[in-house]
Amino acid sequence: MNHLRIPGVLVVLAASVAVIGCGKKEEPKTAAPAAAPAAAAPAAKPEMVVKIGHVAPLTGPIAHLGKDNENGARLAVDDANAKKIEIDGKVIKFELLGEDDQADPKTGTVVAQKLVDAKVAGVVGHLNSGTTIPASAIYNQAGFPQISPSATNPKYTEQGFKTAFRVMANDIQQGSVIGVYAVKDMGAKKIAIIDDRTAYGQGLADEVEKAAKANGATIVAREFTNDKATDFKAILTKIKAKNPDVIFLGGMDAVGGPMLKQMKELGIKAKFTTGDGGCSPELIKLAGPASEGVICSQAGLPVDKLPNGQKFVADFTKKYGQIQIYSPYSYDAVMVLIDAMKRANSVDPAKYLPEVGKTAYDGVTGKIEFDEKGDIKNGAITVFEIKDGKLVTLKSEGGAMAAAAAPAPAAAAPAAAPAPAPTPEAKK
Ligand code: ABU
Repeated sequence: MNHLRIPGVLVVLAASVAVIGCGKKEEPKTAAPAAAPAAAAPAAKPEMVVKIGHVAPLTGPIAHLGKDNENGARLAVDDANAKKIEIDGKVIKFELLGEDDQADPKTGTVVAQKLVDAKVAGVVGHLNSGTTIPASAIYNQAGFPQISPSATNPKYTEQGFKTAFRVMANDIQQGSVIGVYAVKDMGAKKIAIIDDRTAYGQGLADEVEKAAKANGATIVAREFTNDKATDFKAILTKIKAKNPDVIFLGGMDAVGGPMLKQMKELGIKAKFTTGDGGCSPELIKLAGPASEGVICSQAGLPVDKLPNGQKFVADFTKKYGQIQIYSPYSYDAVMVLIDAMKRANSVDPAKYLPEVGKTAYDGVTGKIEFDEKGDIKNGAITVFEIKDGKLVTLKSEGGAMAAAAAPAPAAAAPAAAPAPAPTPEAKK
């Protein structure tokens, strides 16, 4: 078997039909007319290897989330390969190149360049906004698409890069929903805010602060920590003295888990709320009973309630165990890249990149279409409460399928008067 390298791809030339550089087909040579019956067998199509990069922290405090993301992407690659997808006359074998950026912005740029050098056709990642944003300039320079399944800081898609996409709602939407929820639904008048000084944590905390103030709440404390910290007693003690109704954390589950335990140890009675980075089964595992009653949000719809989501949940959990947060989004991000390649009939980034922007894909996370910046159109936010050690959906706002994903009205409620599911119009 011969191998031919072209940017982003590796073509494996099958013995029966070879595709040569100029695109002409070289017919197989037959030994003699007598061999005709064997020669009538359908010619095998040439195979082409297409590399897709994936980046997330695979080590450090949120390695569990990075592995979740990578497993979602890997499942998508496996599912796509099982379909033996043909593009431009070749059977495509997708290969996932997984990199660990340790949630560190500098490492993020180093591994981004590594993927450029490896001639990937596109990248799914990074997980963190703080790594996604600096890496996006490198991918933009290389001219291939990047789809983040989890970075929610709005700046990522505000840089004017034609290569930057995200398959979930951003923190302007998320911050607004949480801020309003804290005031209107949780009844908070006094709110304390902590962030982890990452692009995500600080950015989301700023949006929550804006929305909470706009709805009449007072921010009684604004403290910060970092994304590697595990001892929060000093800032929690300061916050306790301000007697807030609600504490909001802009940070990940690895920070939220021990913070909740320490709140309990210090006798803090305030309700705790956080965004998507802390809205995970891992938070429940880390905090134990101290996680009961936590209100958190995710930047999408509850996947297990969506038509395509249920198969994903079954397949993923069978292969990799419990879903953390973003694996359905990394699955969809890979599928969006492949869908664009199919529509362009090309795996060449220069040819298929424009098709990514025209995506209209029914994914496991819902309908995926992008606006002119590369943000998902009609992004949804879902609010959860941790009850009996589980994330229970309270409500979803926005999203083409929010109504379908909304929790069923309680059995005891009058049949004629179920609460209407929130619609995109209802979103503040
Ligand atoms: N979206 C929360 C976690 C990832 C990030 O944006 O940093």
